[in-house]
Amino acid sequence: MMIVSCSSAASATVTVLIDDINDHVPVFTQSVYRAVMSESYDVGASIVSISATDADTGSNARLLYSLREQDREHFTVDSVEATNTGVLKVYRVSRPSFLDSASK
Ligand SMILES: [Ca+2]
Repeated sequence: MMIVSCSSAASATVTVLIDDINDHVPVFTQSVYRAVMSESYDVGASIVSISATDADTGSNARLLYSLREQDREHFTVDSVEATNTGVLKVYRVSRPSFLDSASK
């Protein structure tokens, strides 16, 4: 609360509402995540989970994972809001054509 006084002896009461600010950065459980994937992984297969915590509250603590555009050709990432986890998954599989003909 802030009280403002003027020279004419009038006064007013002003209520200032301060919203929570996003003043904490996410802290990841590991500095580097490594994953090994098999060529047998199919579309939708989970490759690795990434987790972080954030000391803020509410929407300022919510984490949304995304990939750079150049990484979206073969991978996608799902954000799991309840656990602030990102799950990297196979989005598209490109196999050499000789593998398809060998399996026939
Ligand atoms: Ca935050």
